[in-house]
Amino acid sequence: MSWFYQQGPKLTNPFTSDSILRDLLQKLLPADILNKVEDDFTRFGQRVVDEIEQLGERAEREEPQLINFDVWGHRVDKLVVSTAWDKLKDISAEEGLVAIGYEREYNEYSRIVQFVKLYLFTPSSAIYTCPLAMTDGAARLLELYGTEQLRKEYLGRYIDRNPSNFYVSGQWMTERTGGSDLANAETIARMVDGEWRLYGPKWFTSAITGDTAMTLARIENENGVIEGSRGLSVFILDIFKNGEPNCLRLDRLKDKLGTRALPTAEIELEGVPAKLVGEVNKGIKTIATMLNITRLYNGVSAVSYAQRAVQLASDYAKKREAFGKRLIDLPLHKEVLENAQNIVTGCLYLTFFSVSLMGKEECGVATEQESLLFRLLIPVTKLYTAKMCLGVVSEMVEAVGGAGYLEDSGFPRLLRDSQVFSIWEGTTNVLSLDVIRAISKNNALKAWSKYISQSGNSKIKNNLTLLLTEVEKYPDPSVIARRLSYSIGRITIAYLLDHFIGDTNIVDFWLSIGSRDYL
Ligand code: MFK
Repeated sequence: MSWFYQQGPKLTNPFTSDSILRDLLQKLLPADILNKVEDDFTRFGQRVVDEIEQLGERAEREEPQLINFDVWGHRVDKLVVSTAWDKLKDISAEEGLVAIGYEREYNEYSRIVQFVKLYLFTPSSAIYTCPLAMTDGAARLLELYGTEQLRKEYLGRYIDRNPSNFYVSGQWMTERTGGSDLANAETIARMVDGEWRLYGPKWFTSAITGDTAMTLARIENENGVIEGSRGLSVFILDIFKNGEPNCLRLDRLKDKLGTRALPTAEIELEGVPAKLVGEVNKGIKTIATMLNITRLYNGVSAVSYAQRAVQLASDYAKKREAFGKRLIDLPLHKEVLENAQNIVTGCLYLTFFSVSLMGKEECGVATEQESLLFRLLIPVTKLYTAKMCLGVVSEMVEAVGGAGYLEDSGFPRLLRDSQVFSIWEGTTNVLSLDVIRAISKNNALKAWSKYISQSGNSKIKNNLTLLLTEVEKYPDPSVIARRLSYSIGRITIAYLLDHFIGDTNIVDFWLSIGSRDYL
């Protein structure tokens, strides 16, 4: 007798099988550039299926370990990571996952090309994208604020395609005193024999296997230190020297809900040599450059996870039968999948529109309006994609039923990891307050409303008017920061979909999910 066995969902080339992504690229990239990069996207998409997916799975299985003491009781603080994790670093270099953004071969379109590869890579990469995000941010920081010496020493390494030369950077800000409010950070920078040395605790150091880190510290002089966030400066340091922790102690690895292949540590700096980056006491403003880049990485990662979940759940729905039909032919199931795909599509357009603005800004071709839009849409993209995509991934777990709840289906990891996107790099509330910062300091709402008001769609215009009327009621808009940010995200998406796709169904879908603005 032969019993029934279900066929599971199958990962297919995430570039060639994603018609929404390919359609978006036709809108955002000039034809000659798209022609040049398409083959590479197809090849890389296949590499994701044939190699990267297995490496990511192995890195997740072989979790990082920290060995603090050797058999004789000596403190060794030795990190052991999977060889798959190391290989993901090599692949990141070879594929130019950071480099493409800095080689600028495609001028202002280079960031789009780079972020497409990150989008294809992320859900299979055991979130190696996190170290890449911080490395990219560090590269930009040095490009803007580094001395010639610092650029020579480090910048080339961050964007090197040769795996043996490629450096990865961390971004250490969070201390026991807080990760959102950095004003009480305790780390001290002391001048010792003509060089800066850093002392103090760092509570969440992601990618501790990196080569360097950008960190915040409070400069100490004969009068002591300046308290508050205006007393912090940015420093760069080497994490290891001759293979050993460089004047720092690795106390513990974090036992996280998700992103478990990514080693995140609690450490103490014990006089690690460091170099100042940017102006003294302008640390928050300086490191904001890095944050703005990592926040867009967060956006593209959130969307890529949601897209992966939708792709797998949709494939499953074509293979699984219930009540005499394939799941895809059951109206309610079909509607859930279509709604999920609509959400991913909208978030994809929002993210890549922001990425296109980043490319223009960095190449000096953004108009004043585009610069203001970019400033506003960074936090909006980060907070909105994180929230919407987490909902999608959760829904896709349900769409696969009991099997989606089982570890070896891969869905639980997608869900666990997705929870981080609304937390790291600033929570939804902190990002909403950054939206208010952009509005009150940079007048970005005016630039944004002017942009949206170009729409020929009367429903989008009505939504814009309602939002502006609502904002006027509040002398201090920070009290409505969260729903204002959600509304900006939703209306921007409706505008982009109307402008680029022109399909009223998906535009109406986005305009009709307004109730989520109040979650
Ligand atoms: C796959 C993706 C991977 C992602 C990588 C994950 C790695 C995770 C490791 C981590 O590091 S997690 C830590 C996450 N922590 C944060 O993201 C910090 C969240 N908190 C904030 O963002 C707060 O808003 C902030 C610390 C900035 C508040 O500090 P302040 O000093 O109270 O802010 P203030 O006084 O408003 O701003 C100081 C200056 O910076 C101002 O400039 P001015 O000096 O000219 O007035 C601000 O305009 C400027 N600024 C702040 N945020 C900015 C910014 N400028 C541009 N863009 C921004 N976003």
